[in-house]
Amino acid sequence: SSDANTVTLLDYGAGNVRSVRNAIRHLGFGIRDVRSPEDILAADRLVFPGVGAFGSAMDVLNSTGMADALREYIQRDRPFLGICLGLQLLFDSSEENGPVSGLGVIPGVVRRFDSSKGLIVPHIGWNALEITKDTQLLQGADGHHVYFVHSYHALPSDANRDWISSICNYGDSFISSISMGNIQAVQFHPEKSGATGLSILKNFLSANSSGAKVPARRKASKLAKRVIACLDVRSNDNGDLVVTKGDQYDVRDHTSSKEVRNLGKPVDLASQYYIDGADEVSFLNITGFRDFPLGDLPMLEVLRCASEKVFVPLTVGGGIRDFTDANGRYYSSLEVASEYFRSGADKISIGSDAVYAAEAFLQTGVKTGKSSLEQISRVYGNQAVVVSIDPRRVYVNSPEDVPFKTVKVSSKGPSGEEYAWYQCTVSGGRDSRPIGAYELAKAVEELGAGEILLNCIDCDGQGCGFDIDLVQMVSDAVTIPVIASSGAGAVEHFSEVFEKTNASAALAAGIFHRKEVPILAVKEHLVDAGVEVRM
Ligand code: 1PR
Repeated sequence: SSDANTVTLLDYGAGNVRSVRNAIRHLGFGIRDVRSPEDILAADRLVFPGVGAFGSAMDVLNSTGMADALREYIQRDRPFLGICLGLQLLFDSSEENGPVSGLGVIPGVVRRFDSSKGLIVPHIGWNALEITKDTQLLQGADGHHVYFVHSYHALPSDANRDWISSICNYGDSFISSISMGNIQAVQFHPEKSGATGLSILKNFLSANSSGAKVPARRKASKLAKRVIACLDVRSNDNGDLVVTKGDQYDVRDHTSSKEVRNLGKPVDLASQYYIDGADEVSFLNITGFRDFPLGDLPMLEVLRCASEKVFVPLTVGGGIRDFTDANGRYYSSLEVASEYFRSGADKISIGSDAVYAAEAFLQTGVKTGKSSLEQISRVYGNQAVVVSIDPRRVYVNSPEDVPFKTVKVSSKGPSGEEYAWYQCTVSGGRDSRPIGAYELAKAVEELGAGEILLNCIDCDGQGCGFDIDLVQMVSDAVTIPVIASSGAGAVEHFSEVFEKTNASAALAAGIFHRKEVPILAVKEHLVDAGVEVRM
């Protein structure tokens, strides 16, 4: 087993490590999978991408004998790279599902970020590191942002100080990487950190002991605001899967042909946006409520191909719900989501089904644990579950007129109304439901959503800016990240939404598809406006 271009991967089957595989292959390396503890000990170079929850990961590692093999491999100072949970598992214990004992290689504990003081948890997004130790691994990372997604973090202490190679700040200082001899681990995701992440991974894969080391230091950055490119995907009338874009959710041309607008091919556009500097790419299968998603092979193929070229997070939504097909076979939403994760999605997004789940929860006050949202979040973690809200503005004269949270609007309604509530819809805006965006957001946070994608039907495709009233109301109501969506028409709209609201990210579609505003122009404008972004 001495092929210098082959790396051993420890995938214990708890989730999607496709992105790590894709990144390793992209860098020109082959992969050998661990099947037994002996494979660990025989490895020349081992990558350990931790996925899932701490407790279940330790259960698997202990019961298969891999925990002991890992300890021994590390004890022998063999080349090791842990990623995310693969860093946390090295510590003594974690609060997650616990306390649960870890591998006990590094002294210290893993704790949850404290959202009680309004800190947004999970910590999702891009930070630059404070490098505290000379390492070859982080060469090229100095001053560059890398991508994190986690709710738990390893705490620095006197006992583990020697291990730490970088720290980062989010609410508290936490350990973003460790390095000791040949043992390396990172809390961020190099496989999802764009060119910077790929170069870190390459530093590990092609490491030799004479390699140059990055000199320490540079201040850790604040969490960067994210700019997300969104691709609304559906079949056109010829049956081709196309990226389309609507006006207030109407995606058909206003000419007599009434064709579904075609703005390009999903994989081509996604790859372009990655190269252009998008911090994330989202695919929404906008007719998913009609089609049977597991039969929707083109969308899975889109993900498979996109994840080979796009090394930032990918989200996919549309049609995630329990389903009985024409032959009477039942598929759970969890199976549907798993298929998406296996195909390369980092997060899935639920629209209609989350509205029904929230309505039921608010009516009964009971969490059944059976909704798609709860099930997927329990298995894959809430950081992997986005809820997409499609609300429509409804003006009222007074907050007392409706049993939903209203806002005093910045510009009055058509009959001089001073207030509005935001009514949720399902099936791509086709049906309105008796629940507001505010109520929905709070309910889905409770049910396990890790992030909210906040659209606005009134603003979609209009290019007049985000609905600041709506984004402010929702981003103040929850402690999970909110992605502002719908209405971006100019770079100023991005700085406006970040200056006036608590949004963690801003998403746009039309301006990028029509090449009116490049992603780079958005980023440069945000830098000028003093907003932290990844360049
Ligand atoms: O209900 O779980 O099957 O999910 C369906 C998903 O498809 C939801 O996330 C829903 O938002 C989305 N969707 C359904 N119909 C449409 C449509 O446009 N007819 N698209 C649709 C949602 C909104 C954004 C858009 C932004 C930015 N499109 O995705 O990209 O508004 O646009 P802009 O920058 O051009 O203004 P389910």
